[in-house]
Amino acid sequence: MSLPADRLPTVLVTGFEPFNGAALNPSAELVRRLTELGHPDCRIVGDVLPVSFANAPGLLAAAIDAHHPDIVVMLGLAENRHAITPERVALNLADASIADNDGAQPTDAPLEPHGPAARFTLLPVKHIADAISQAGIPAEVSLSAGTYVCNAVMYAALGIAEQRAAARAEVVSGEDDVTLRVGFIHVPATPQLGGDPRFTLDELERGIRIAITTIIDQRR
Ligand code: PCA
Repeated sequence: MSLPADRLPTVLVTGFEPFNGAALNPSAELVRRLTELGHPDCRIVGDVLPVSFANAPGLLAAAIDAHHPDIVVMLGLAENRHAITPERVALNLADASIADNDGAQPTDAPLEPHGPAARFTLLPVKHIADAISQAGIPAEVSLSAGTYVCNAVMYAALGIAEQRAAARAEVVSGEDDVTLRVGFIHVPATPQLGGDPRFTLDELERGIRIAITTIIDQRR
């Protein structure tokens, strides 16, 4: 089912505040650029989340409630990667090698004691990685969003999408496509953070714009 032709999809793009003593987080810069400049294929709304196991999942849920997005693309920094990496899986596990910005450092803990072991992305990650690669920017599907705050937020957001899908199954749906498409993309460190000189903010922005176009094209 597709959206009515007169309505552009709403895409919620989220990033994170800096963490681990860094001066900036490129994911937050990307949210700022995308919300300021917009995207021709959609209405973009943005939010920057705290690097907090306790608060980030709830704030993400509040942003979904506030903006009624059709698509949620969460962004975060994965410093040691050398590609833009759409995530396939979020694990029901918090295991932090560094404290979050509240000083919390959970180890070996489930995110949701009664939740499933893992939740799978609702975004076309292979298509996204292929489209970004074809534009000359390194990209590959990642099999794990890690066990830190990004994974926790991805797991929570996919839980919300699951609940919506279950609720929808009990309601006769109208013309609108009420499916919430949710996923997470990690970006590598930019040159300012000592990363690969190819990964300027301009290039990461170009890659994330391609990702958004790919997701929208998939649902037409
Ligand atoms: N990256 C961290 C948390 C915030 C961010 O940008 C992560 O990969 O979990």
